[in-house]
Amino acid sequence: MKILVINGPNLNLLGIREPDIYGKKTYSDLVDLINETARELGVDVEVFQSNHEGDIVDKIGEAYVGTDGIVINPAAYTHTSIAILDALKAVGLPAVEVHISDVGKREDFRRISYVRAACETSIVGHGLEGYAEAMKFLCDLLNKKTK
Ligand code: CA2
Repeated sequence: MKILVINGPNLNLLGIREPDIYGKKTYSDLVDLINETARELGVDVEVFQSNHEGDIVDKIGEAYVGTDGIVINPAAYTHTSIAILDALKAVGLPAVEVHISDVGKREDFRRISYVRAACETSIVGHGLEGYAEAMKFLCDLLNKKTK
């Protein structure tokens, strides 16, 4: 089983500012957590980060072959990108939306999520641990489907 984890713009800068919102851990800590979770779950994982909407759309399209599920934190594109929504719908893979912060309790514009409509569930405000939860959720879902 292979899971693709996609991170959107500026998540590569985690840990350098706004620790009250995003915590003190860095992007490298996040990648370590994702790899460790994949090891525990016994699944393959690929971690991808881009600051460019089109690159994220391309990556989702490429996942159509050889990937079983997607964990995605589109960052600011969450609130703007119909292109990412359409890409997720196009490949039709089970996807889980993750946000480190509780986007429902911040500025009004962060309450809007275009990608949510193409996701099985959304995990928000659980910090970096939300990625591990999302990966476990996907594994359970995919295991149920293959039974
Ligand atoms: O809470 C989340 O995970 C977000 O997706 C993070 C995005 C934000 O635009 C979304 O509304 C919610 C921001 C990602 C990175 O932002 C940084 C800000 C300061 C320092 C480092 C990264």
